[in-house]
Amino acid sequence: MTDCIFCRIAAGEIPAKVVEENDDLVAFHDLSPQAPVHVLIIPKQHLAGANDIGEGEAPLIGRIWARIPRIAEALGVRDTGYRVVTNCGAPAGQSVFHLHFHLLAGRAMGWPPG
Ligand code: DGP
Repeated sequence: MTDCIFCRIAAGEIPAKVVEENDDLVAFHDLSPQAPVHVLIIPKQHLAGANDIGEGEAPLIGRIWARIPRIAEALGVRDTGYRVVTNCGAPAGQSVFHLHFHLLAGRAMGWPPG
């Protein structure tokens, strides 16, 4: 989608601090970090959010999740704790309507999340 900022990052049209990229995903540092480590992991395929995940997307989502511990390892936080969050819908805090997983680490995390 040409008007989707994360599609444009995935296409290399908008610069980002990329941590990892493969055929399925791009992981890049969040522009507005909420923790010392805050990376976004997005599928290259446009899905508006978690509600767009169906059985057909299960292999893609599985491959993305299988990379997350490796991305955490590359960031040096694999064994020191991290949180992965997906906000689904504006009331839950979603502001970019392209599916993404926030990987947050480097500080103590409260629970329940706000
Ligand atoms: P959410 O609110 O859950 O939809 O998270 C969207 C995140 O995307 C938010 O933490 C800020 C980040 N973000 C928005 N625009 C850009 C951008 O152009 N570049 C980068 N690196 N991050 C962005």
